[in-house]
Amino acid sequence: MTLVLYEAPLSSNAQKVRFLLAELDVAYESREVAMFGVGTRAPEYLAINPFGLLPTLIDNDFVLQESNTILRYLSETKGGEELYPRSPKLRAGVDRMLDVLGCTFRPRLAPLERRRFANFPNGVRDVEDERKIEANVRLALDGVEAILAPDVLGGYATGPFSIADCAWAPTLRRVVEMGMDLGEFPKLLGWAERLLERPAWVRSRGPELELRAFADPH
Ligand SMILES: N[C@@H](CCC(=O)N[C@@H](CS)C(=O)NCC(=O)O)C(=O)O
Repeated sequence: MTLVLYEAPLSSNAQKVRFLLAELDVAYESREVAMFGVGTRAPEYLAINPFGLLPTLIDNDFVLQESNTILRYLSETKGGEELYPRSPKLRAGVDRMLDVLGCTFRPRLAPLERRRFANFPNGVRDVEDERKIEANVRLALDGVEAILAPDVLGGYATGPFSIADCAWAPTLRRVVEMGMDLGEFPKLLGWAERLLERPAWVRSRGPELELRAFADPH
């Protein structure tokens, strides 16, 4: 086995890589690393991921961190070239969706995830006002709705299925699991439904997070 993925079943950043590997039908060895253990990583793991984060990919002797970088690398090297188009404008569209996810959407969603999902440590303590946090997420969803390709172009983030869809699937799944009303985001809703039904996603996605038993302890 030449391809190894250090990951965890619940890690959204690992899930996106598993999704792409399943789409490309590429065999790999999965090595599980504990979630929420970033301060306690073994020196052997820090040697391949100095940030102590997941996932890490090893392709023969090539070591790569950062999930979106891993998606780009895999698409270029394992037969997924059409999932990361070469034409500058099409590629920019895919990169934009990757950046919106990592730089804008994930930071806004994170406090709500800590709040809603029992799997996240210190969920309640560091969150003050759930309505404010949800409103902030909804603002970001407005933005995503505005830049999503119209359905007629292919039904995915930028039209045809791409690595941007692999990246977004784990996050969209969490948004759906949280039970947020997505009625005012029709493009996003259609996209999420289509994406989360893809056989490669269903095969590779791993377990769901667990919702906390309470809605608002304040
Ligand atoms: N920018 C990094 C973020 C990686 C990241 O934050 N991974 C999470 C899991 S999804 C993690 O390792 N958290 C720390 C931990 O579980 O201890 C990437 O995209 O790979």
